[in-house]
Amino acid sequence: MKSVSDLQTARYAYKPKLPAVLNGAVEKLSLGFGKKTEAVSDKKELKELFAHTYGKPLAQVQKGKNPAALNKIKAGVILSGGQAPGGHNVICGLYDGIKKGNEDSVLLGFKGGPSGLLENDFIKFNDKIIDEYRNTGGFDIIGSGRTKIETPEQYAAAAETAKKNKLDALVIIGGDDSNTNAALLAEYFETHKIKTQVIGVPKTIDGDLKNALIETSFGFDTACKTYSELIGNLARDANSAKKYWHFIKLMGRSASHIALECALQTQPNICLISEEVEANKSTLRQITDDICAVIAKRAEGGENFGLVLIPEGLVEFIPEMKTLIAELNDKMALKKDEFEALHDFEQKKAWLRANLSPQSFNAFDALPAAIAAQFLADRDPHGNVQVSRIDTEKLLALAVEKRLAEMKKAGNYCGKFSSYTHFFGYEGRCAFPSNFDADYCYSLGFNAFILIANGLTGYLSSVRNLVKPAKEWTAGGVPLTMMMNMEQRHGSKKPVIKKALVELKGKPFKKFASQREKWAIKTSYLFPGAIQYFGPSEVCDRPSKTLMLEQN
Ligand code: FBP
Repeated sequence: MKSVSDLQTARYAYKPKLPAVLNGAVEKLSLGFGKKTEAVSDKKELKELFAHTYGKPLAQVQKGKNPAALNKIKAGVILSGGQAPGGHNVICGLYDGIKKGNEDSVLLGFKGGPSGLLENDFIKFNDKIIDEYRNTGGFDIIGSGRTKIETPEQYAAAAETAKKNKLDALVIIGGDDSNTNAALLAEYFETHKIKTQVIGVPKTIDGDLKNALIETSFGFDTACKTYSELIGNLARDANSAKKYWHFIKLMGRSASHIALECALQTQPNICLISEEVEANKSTLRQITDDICAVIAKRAEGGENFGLVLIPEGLVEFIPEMKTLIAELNDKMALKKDEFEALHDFEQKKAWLRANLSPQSFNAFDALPAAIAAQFLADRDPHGNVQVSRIDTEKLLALAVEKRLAEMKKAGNYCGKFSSYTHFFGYEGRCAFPSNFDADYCYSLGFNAFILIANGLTGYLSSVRNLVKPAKEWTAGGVPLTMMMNMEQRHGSKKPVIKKALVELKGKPFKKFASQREKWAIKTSYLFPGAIQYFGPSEVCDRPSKTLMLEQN
């Protein structure tokens, strides 16, 4: 083997593990089908909206003849939404599958997310390009974007690109919103008799695109391992100097899967779980008081340091903040022109006083001005507030500091409190995919080709049995409409893929809840260290704790 001097070069040569069921001649891989499926809720509306693609059956890859896999095809691929480690390997697996079927088949990569499709802006992949990106992090092979395909003009532009390039298939690699795009496009193409099949691939570090048939979204494993390494490092620093409390916000737009997984990996003093905050209807004041109680208790033992993990989406789950954000989203969408004409913060505040309910305005007014302004920042193209831009970690550290001062004044012992705030998000989204993500993504991409070769449209590529060695993984397709419901977006009801939030009755949360009181007071940190790519399988190929607890 050629000697290699760095990880980047060494990773190009890594051969992702493919499940046994996807190995062998592609013309000998067919699909078996289960029963017709139903949407998670709002069945009637969804059936009407997806007249051609609603209710398709589950598909499972199995041995059987499929000579169509050898046909020459032309497919396109899009990376959509936030980066997640392994996206390049999905494209590599798809490319290798397509080429295995027919050396003359072509794969186009639409640049910059869905907008590349609308603008017919693409590159044609070849071996040289693909080989430079094998097993690497990032989405830079073609770039990503968050354009939502929603207007009639956008659908017409997508159809035009599909027809112009004679695309047999389009693979959309994305999260819940991007796969909602995939479902809508599949339906549109079927309605307009456009031959392009649409297949989605479950991506998002947030881990919230999952269900009984999608065990995890790719990128979650690597991102959590990266953040856990950093949290472990901070824990050791805190335990060495014994003088700082670290408030660490962790990415994950809505769900707290990342925070929970990192807590299981590192055993911090406190980890807030948004879904629990919502279930308990905990106010900002109650959350602050709970943190202060732990700080004061640890101070009694001379431990004036600690770690608090905060899920990125927390503010949307605190009841008074949730109502505030919902009102803001609606009002800012419905009175867009009026709101955009306002220039300074004071003008905006006056407008909010007139447009929000009194309790929401009060919640807004009680926030530090710099943080309140972040609540008014531009929404993403799907109408969501960009929670990664709200400094929740600072909000909590400030609130805790203020409250501790009040407690001291009232004669309580609280020790010394000095804090640092951190936000771990972008640091983990483009890391070199762990072996798990490298293997999983390659398999998802390869499997997407098998679904295409078997004529499917409106399906999500699904690889399962993931806690077992890769050769035992199974593969198939899950109908996109099966994961949908109707939700309020931009001021009206829209079909969307339902996000999977942390289940308070689920095994990962229960495991955390059974330990957290001990971790709060007694320093119990774990130090997972950096992701290992070469070495014993039990160290290098281990999936996330969440997956192991959920699937075992
Ligand atoms: P996806 O759902 O598209 O995978 O993106 C998730 C995410 O990484 C969130 O965790 C975060 O809130 C958001 O993207 C940040 O978005 P942006 O990259 O546009 O700043």
